[in-house]
Amino acid sequence: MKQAVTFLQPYIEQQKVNSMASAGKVLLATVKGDVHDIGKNIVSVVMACNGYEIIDLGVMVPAEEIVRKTLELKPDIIGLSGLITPSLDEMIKVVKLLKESHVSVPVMIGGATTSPLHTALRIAPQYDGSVIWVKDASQNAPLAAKFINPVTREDAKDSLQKEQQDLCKNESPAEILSFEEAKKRKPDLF
Ligand code: B12
Repeated sequence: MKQAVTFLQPYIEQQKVNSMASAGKVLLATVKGDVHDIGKNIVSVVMACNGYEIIDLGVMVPAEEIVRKTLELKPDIIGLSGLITPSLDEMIKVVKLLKESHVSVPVMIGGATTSPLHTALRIAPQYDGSVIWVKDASQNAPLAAKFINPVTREDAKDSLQKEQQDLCKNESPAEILSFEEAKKRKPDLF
């Protein structure tokens, strides 16, 4: 895949020069502690092929580095990838730090352990901008366009907010049992 992209890149770049406009600047990173990058790389390729300018910070990227690069390069949208459970907390750390730095550009969240519910319940409330969970690479480019384009961005923001509020409403708090009650309910395996 990477070899194919290396081959295609000059043609894509030439096309960009010809059309004179980038669809937007995307900063991508797999968060600190996580080495998985196959999904992120697919996202990067798909977005590049859709005319986005990609800044790929690679894997195991500390939150501080993501914030530093965001302030320096001013992307239109940020994409965070995570495939192991600890990455979920790391993503919360990233958006908190971005907020502290007065950044509110939309953030896309993706990777196998991420979910729309975790994004709505845990990540989005820690940030001032939109936090969008993206299922797979086929959805990134049109979604990013909606959140970057000034004509569609407010509607996109409102419907995401409503979607996330509904998700959180339907989530009932976990039932906490006493130890005695839990023992009584043990499954009969044999
Ligand atoms: C390949 C793989 C590896 C490779 C990674 C190679 C690489 N260069 O990426 C290697 C062997 C290195 C590896 C290591 C480990 N792995 Co691993 N790995 C996998 C595996 C089998 C496939 C992941 C993958 O590439 N999928 C294919 C891609 C295309 O899918 P994807 O990443 O989900 O991406 C798509 C979408 O999610 C989305 N997307 C992804 N990122 C982004 C980002 C944005 C911005 C957006 C919008 C969308 C988006 O778009 C993508 C394309 O459609 C998964 C199992 C699985 N079924 O997911 C386990 C898995 C992720 N690994 C796991 C584990 C535990 C580990 C290790 C901790 C194992 C160990 N004990 O050492 C280490 C990780 C060490 C670390 N610190 O990170 C667990 C995680 C469990 C958990 N919940 O924590 C999994 C789920 C396996 C399992 N069932 O136990 N792993």
